[in-house]
Amino acid sequence: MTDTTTTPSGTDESGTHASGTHASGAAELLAGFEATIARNDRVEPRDWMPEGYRKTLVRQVAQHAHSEIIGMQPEGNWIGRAPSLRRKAILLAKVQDEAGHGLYLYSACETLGVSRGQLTEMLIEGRQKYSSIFNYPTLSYADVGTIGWLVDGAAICNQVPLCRTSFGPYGRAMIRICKEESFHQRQGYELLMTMMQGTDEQRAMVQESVNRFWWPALMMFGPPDDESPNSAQSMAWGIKRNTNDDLRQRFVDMSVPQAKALGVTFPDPELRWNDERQAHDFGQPDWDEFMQVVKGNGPCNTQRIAHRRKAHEDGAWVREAASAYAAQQASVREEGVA
Ligand code: FAQ
Repeated sequence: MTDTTTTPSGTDESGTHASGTHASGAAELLAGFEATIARNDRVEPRDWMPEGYRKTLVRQVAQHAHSEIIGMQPEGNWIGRAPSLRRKAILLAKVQDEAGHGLYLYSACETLGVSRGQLTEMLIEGRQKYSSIFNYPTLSYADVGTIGWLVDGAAICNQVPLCRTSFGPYGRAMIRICKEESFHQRQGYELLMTMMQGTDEQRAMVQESVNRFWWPALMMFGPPDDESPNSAQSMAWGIKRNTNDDLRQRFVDMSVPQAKALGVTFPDPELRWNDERQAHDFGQPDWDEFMQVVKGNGPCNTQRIAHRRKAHEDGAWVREAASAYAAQQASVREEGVA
């Protein structure tokens, strides 16, 4: 889309919404935006965009970034207790990748006119969400494998279509993230396959872990379509490319043959192939539990946010030192120019 006259926040220079200036100009801007969406082109940060589009993106991209950063905690819990040097190196690299994903996503969000500092504040004050899945504990090393297989697997299912999302910086961040998530998923599957080829006790650990993570993994896709308040508008704007239920179905269909190859089962008595639909039928997660977790009442919500808050506070001196250094460098440059 070509550049127009507004700031990244969709407001004009006076700070009022562009639609409030000249009715015909506003209609033209909106028509330009809608034409970009209709052509499946990217909207870029300096393009005019409706305020609702910008707010929806800030909400989703921030939630996504927070999920990556909070998502470091359940696996990070096992770095000091990895069963071998090889597993420790792999896990360290994976958790570092997640920090990187968070940073790409915060950067994408900053192009919408909100700073990373503001986003972090909103997370630790409970004004923005992160994925429900990271409020469940990791109780055994098999959970590291299950998170890689099922949680990264669900993340890939959800995020591959987001590479085509209508907002340029988000889509471009997703391309690299998806490549790394694919690697994460494979390492999880390889870990579980190794355990399944081990002792009876190891096989039981894997099955127990899969039993605990299956339903929370299905919840990652969000509420059912008829209870998803944001889906219709997000699809119309090309922010989301598929509905929550479509992606959940895709994930179940993808996971069943993988479970079979691994030798584990999913804890769902209703799970079976439906020849007519050429897809699996499956049961519904406990949506009341989902709502409780999203509201902050899951098993680890308090712990996750307390940990994040402490890390943020402990890092204050680093941010102050970096800002002071940047200011000093800027004044040195200015003096050099003068
Ligand atoms: N958890 O109307 P919808 C990862 C909220 S990254 C918490 O359907 P929407 C990598 C939703 O925000 C995982 N809240 O909403 C990794 C909304 O509330 P709001 C993160 C949820 O946005 C792997 C309300 O419910 N991925 O795993 C959840 O259209 C391993 C109504 O819902 C993304 O963020 C939930 N599961 O669709 C890292 C992907 N579901 O905001 C470490 C991008 C829904 O109005 C280790 N996001 N809610 O107050 C999306 O695709 C969408 O935002 C959905 C939700 C599909 C998550």
